[in-house]
Parts: sequence; structure tokens; C-alpha cells
Amino acid sequence: MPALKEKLAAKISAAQAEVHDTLETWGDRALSEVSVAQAYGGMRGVKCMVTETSAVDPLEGIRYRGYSIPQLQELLPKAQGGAEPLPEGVFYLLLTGDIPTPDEVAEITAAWRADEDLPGYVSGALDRMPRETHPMTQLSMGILAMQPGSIFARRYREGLPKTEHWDAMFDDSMRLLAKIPLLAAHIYRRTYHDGRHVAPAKKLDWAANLAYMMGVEKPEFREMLRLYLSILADHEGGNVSAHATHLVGSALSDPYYSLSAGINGLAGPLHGLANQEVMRWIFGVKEKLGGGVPTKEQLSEFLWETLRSGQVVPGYGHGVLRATDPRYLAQRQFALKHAPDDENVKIVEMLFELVPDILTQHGKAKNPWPNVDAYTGSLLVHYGVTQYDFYTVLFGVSRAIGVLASLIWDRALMLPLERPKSVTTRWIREQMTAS
Ligand code: NMX
Ligand code: MLT
Repeated sequence: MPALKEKLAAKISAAQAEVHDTLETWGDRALSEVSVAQAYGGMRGVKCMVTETSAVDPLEGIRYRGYSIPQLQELLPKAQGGAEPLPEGVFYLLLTGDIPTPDEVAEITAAWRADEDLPGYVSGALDRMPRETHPMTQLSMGILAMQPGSIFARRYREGLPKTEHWDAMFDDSMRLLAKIPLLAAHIYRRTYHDGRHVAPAKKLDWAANLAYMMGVEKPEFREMLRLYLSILADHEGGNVSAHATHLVGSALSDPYYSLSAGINGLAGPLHGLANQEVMRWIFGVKEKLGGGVPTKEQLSEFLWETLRSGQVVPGYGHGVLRATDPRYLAQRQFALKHAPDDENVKIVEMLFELVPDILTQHGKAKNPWPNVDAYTGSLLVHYGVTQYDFYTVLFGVSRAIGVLASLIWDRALMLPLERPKSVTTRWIREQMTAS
């Protein structure tokens, strides 16, 4: 048993006891009331689920196990000579609640790198899809195509007791996380580089190896990916990808089914696809203007045109946040350090000056500030990854870390099938008029 699994095993019984005591002591107390508006309004603000790995404060943003993004950047182990956290450390932290040592991170890197091969039937299935299939469709399919290898599904059929569900979830999750960079790189190279694949490089960490297999040589890009894959991993339990993964997992569907469901949710333009939409919007503006950096007046006009035509400004607004997303700020800091003169970075900076005022004047969005997706595209283009349809795959690689860590905890805490009660409009009207 690797040290991480042993450490987790040691934490589980204390956590189970705490949940048991919480339920015994306060099981009947209300966490939230649900208004009619919330029932119709995407359940915004309703406190009705438990996710242990992270929590979002509307003003401060995400904390993984209590650690803010700047703290993670400071405290998590880094690659030799690097300044950004290694995503392997994020997985360790989300699972255990502890900041890992460099050796503990190295153990995860070694375990993931040892199991990274992609079964031939997975790459074969993808290669038979039309090349123009959206990369997110390919990612979801690729994850699902790996399902026949599920350890959880096999052990469940053999009679796995409920107390050991987490153990099989852990093994499947480690395997999935080992393989997902290869899957992402396979999708990238088959879609945009005529299937000329780059074999994994020995001795690289998880993120750097993905950068390498994508065929992007610049060492700085490895740092960018380490940062990106670390900070998008988790955003508490209610976002669409985390919630979908958790919901499907609650039926004891294995991690392949569950993660694939989460990835399908991430593929929506109001969620993870916004990172490609931001760049598509910027490229659209530049194309109309014949290239170069637009003036503020021109950008304002395009923003208003977008709003007037009933579309959203991608990369701005949020379901929970009411301030600039710290994950945006971390990417911004990276961009201003490594690519301050980049044309697209300049445009993203101009948008930061313009959009909040325009959205405030427009008067609809509750949060006019940028979210995590507003910076990503400019950085990726800077390193030559211009194919914006691919960007959400990178978000998905990162999100897999958080939602799989949560799935392991869901089974460790033996959370039941999720099955909320729905009501009809007729029922609501009858209740309201009767009271
Ligand atoms: N541009 C234009 N209108 C907006 C925007 C925006 N960026 N954000 C919110 N609104 C509108 C929203 O469409 C809604 O309009 P209507 O009443 O006509 O339906 C109104 O403002 C109120 O929405 P909110 O309560 O502020 O936002 P909500 O919680 O419903 O949705 C988002 C949150 C993130 C879906 C929304 O802000 C949005 O569509 N943003 C643009 C897409 C985006 O960047 N998504 C990525 C989110 C982060 N992620 O990675 O998942
Ligand atoms: C996320 O990272 O999942 C997004 O910011 C969306 C959310 O939290 O609702």
C-alpha cells in the first residue's frame, strides 16, 4: 500500500466518527431554507451538500482544505528550479488535508508516471472519430472507454463491502489520473498535429510531461501548466463538474462513469468551455479589425454589441464569487511576469479595465468581475497553443484531481444515493395559496 493510501486510511475512521457525531448531535437542525426563487433559480446559495476538499468564499475565493491560492503557491512543493506548485501536491492536500513534503509528492509523481499508458482500444476508439469531433467529446469518450478497466466495478461485482468502497475508488482514481495527461495529449496531437504523437518523457513531473507530449518545448509552458493544473482542480462541491461527478458517483457508478459525467458538464459554455469562448471572442474582434490590439473604444463597442445581441461576456461573472477570482489573479501575475508584451495579454488587461464597468451599467450580472477563464487563452496562445477548442480539456485534466479526491471521500464517508425531492409548479402554487 503506498504511503498516501496508508495516510488516507488512517484519517478515514476519525472523519467517519466526526460525521457520525455531527449527525447525532445536529441531524435535525436546518442548514438552509429554500425559497421558491431558489428552487427555480439553479439552487443558488442553498446549503444542502457536503464537500470536504475545498470551500469558496464569495469575496476571497477558493481555499483548498483551508489554504488560499497564494498560500498554495507558497507552500506546495515545486519542481526543481520551478516557482509554481506541482498538481500532484494538490491531490495529496485535497485527499489528506495536509501539505505534502517533496518526497510525498515524488511518490505520487512516480505512481502516476508508472501507470500512464493508454490502452490501445482507447486510442483506437478516439482515432476512429472524425478529427473535428470537439476535444471535450473526445475527452469524455476517452475516459468512458477506459471503464472496462475499472477496479471498483470489478470488485463491486465480487462483493466488495461498503467499508472498502473508498479503497477501490482510490485505486481507480490513481489510475485515471495517471492516464489522463496521455489521453489529453493524444487528443491534442491527433486533432491538430496529424496524429504525430510525442512519447512521454522519463523523469518529468505530471504537468511537465503533458506539456512535453503536447509538443510545446518552452520550459516556461511547463510552469504555466503546473500552475494552471493546480489552481483549477477544485471549487467546492456545487459547481457543475463537481456536482455531476458526485451525483453520478452516488449511484456507485465507478470513477470512469462519474468523471465522464463531470467532464460533460464542464463542456458547457457557462462553465469550463468559457476559457475557449474568451479566446474565440478576442480572435473574433481582432479578425473584424484586421489584427493588432484594438483601442479601448473599439473593445467597448464590441462588448456592448455582444451584450445587445443577448450573449454573455465570457470569462466574467460567477454563480458564487462577488469579486475578482483569485485564480484569475494568479494567472495574471504569471502573464505579467512572463508575457507582459504579448498582444493578447494586453487585450485581456484592457478587458479587465473595461468589462466590470460595462457589466455594471448593463445591470444584470450580480458579479461584474473576471473569473478563472478570462486569462487562460491569452497565456496558451502565447506558448503556441492557439487551438482554443482544446483549452477546456486542460481544465478537465485539472478538475479530475479535485472531483476524484472528493469521490474517494464520498465513498469513505459512505454518503448515500443523492436523491433530492422535486416539486411541480402546481404543488408550489397550491402550498403558497394555502399558507
Ligand atoms: N455577461 C452578460 N450577462 C451576464 C454575465 C456576463 N458575463 N454574467 C451574468 N450575466 C447575466 C445572466 O445571464 C443573467 O441574465 P438573465 O437574467 O437575462 O438570465 C443575469 O446576469 C444574472 O446572472 P447572475 O446571477 O449574475 O449569474 P449566474 O449565477 O446565473 O451565472 C455565470 C453565473 C458564470 C453562468 C454567468 O456569470 C455567465 O454566464 N458568465 C459568462 C460565462 C462564463 O464566464 N462562465 C465561466 C464561469 C467559471 N467557470 O469556469 O465555470
Ligand atoms: C469552477 O471552477 O467550477 C467555476 O468557477 C464554477 C463554479 O464554481 O460554479
